[in-house]
Amino acid sequence: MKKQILSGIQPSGILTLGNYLGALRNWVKIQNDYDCKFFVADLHSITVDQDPEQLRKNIKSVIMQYLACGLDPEKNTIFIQSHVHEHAELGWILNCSTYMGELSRMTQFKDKSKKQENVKVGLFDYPVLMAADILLYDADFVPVGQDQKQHLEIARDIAKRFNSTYKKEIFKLPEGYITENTAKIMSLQEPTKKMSKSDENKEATIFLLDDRATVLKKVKKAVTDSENVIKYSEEKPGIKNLMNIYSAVTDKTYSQIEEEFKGIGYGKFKEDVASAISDILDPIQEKYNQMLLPENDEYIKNICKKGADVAQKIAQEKLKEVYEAVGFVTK
Ligand code: AQP
Repeated sequence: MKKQILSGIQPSGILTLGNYLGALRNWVKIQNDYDCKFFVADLHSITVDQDPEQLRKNIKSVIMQYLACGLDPEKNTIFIQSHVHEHAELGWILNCSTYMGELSRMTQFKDKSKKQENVKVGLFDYPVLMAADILLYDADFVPVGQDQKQHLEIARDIAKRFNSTYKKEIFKLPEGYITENTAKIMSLQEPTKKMSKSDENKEATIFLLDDRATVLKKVKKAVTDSENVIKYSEEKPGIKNLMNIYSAVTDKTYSQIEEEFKGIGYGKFKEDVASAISDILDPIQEKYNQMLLPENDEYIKNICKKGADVAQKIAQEKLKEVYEAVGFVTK
């Protein structure tokens, strides 16, 4: 039996180069070796304000971006989180096994709540829903970036506590799946901050659907320093980020990159980085544009429906076990 993998991305905008290099590209690599479930985390996305019409478009668009990046619907279960209502139901049960104190320590909550005027309970509760996502399917591994490690830890803590409270091994303890060379891509405008799809400054983010001219413009405007030397150093976060990106898209090492651009200024370096990014994005965009054709509407709907049916069957079983364990009665 193949090991179970589960992961998702929020439909809070067009996916970014960070989502691709940090998550999607690895999913494509592992899809043959594991039993994978990949979902669009729409329930998570409303933890901050979303425009309903835009959200509807984004959800469908993220599914198409998954496919355009190479996720094979025949090999993976691809679904939309809200189509499997057991995620929200288990989230509630797990809320009753989670302490306020442990949620208060989550750095993502601290960071994201700073940007909100009125912080939603859902944002605080985000890690519990994420725990429900993972624990519903007995996931063995969850591919996580550095930024999500803390959330995986809390999912494990919640699972352990639940199993021990109800004296039954109901939940499997998930492990992080850390792939080597998983790049953390930083904002082009503030290179000490993660590149994010919801960044208000659109110049800071490369989106998977940006055309060549837009990518070039954004990379050219990327914040660097005045040294004009291509060197991998913590003191040069802008250049370090561009080197990370260039390395991730070309598979060149940092020393190879330093050698390649020895004596060459930032202008030419940025042009080459932009061009290498677009070489990766071009085929993705070509597939995405094909998927936009109206005749593919049914195909995409069917993938989501089939995926949700498969996922729900498993989720229902797990939730039944949970309801029994906590003492609920059957209808
Ligand atoms: N900049 C990044 N570098 C590397 N990996 C990244 N990921 C996100 N940004 C980067 C990885 O993408 C997966 C899913 O991300 P998500 O969209 O569900 O949530 P997020 O991490 O909050 O991503 P964003 O783009 O920053 O979304 P918003 O702007 O809506 O908050 C994760 O595996 C993550 O590691």
